[in-house]
Amino acid sequence: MEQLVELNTYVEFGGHYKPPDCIPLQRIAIIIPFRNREHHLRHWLYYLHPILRRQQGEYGIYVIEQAGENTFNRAKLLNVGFVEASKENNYDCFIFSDVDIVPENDRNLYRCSQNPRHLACAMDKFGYKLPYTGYFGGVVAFTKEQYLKINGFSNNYWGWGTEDDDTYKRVTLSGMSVDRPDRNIGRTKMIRHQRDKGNEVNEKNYVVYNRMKYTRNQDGYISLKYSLIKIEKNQLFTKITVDIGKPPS
Ligand code: UDH
Ligand code: MN
Repeated sequence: MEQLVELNTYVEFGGHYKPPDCIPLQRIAIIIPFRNREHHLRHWLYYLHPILRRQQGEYGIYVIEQAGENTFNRAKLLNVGFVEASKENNYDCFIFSDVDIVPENDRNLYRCSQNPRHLACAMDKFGYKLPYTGYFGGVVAFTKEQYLKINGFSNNYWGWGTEDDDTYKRVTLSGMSVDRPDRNIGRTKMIRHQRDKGNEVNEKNYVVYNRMKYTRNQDGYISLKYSLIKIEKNQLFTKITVDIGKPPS
């Protein structure tokens, strides 16, 4: 981590950057759901800070850590990231990124566009193409308005799977479509890894998904509940640790 800091001296404390010679059109918060992936985070920071600087974005990095050993809830952590980053700065654009995904091409702009934008549309692990048409996982970008329009993400997906399909459906049911970069520009790499302990596939997530049409207006940004445990400012990122509870028994 010390070496990383030395390599990226342009980054301001807390993981912030602002281009010195232009006025950016978007203030960008990058939100990373996190638990026990320190080595992936170092890899991500190593690649992304230089890319984001070359893209001349104004950005802040927020690592949202789930405290404790309860089942992981990726989408709920993303909602927490939206709320906590917004408390710190008037961000216009929110990029929700897995900790283990890195773009291969600088032209894959980490920015928001007309519709919610899917930045990881050509991942190496899926042969550099979408695994299915409605795939919307890995890295996605929402303006504040787009995020609020879909009522954020569901808080009810505990464990691995289906929360990204829920998000896709929220987008289309809200009358928006999805923007994607060209397949060559959207190439991304995911670090190969095993499934984490505490994030096992949860069959109950399909039940949540099948009901989402009726529940999405009550479940999301509007119903988010969590407690803040700690805000830790590092040189290259801000880490926010939260208690988000546990799945219903
Ligand atoms: N995450 C954590 N900690 C966890 C679980 C998930 O930080 O314990 C975050 C992290 O940002 C990660 C994201 O949630 O990138 C998504 O989880 P994932 O990387 O496990 O999702 P993926 O779709 O899962 O990559 C693939 C599991 C592959 C198992 C293959 C076995 N052959
Ligand atoms: Mn992964």
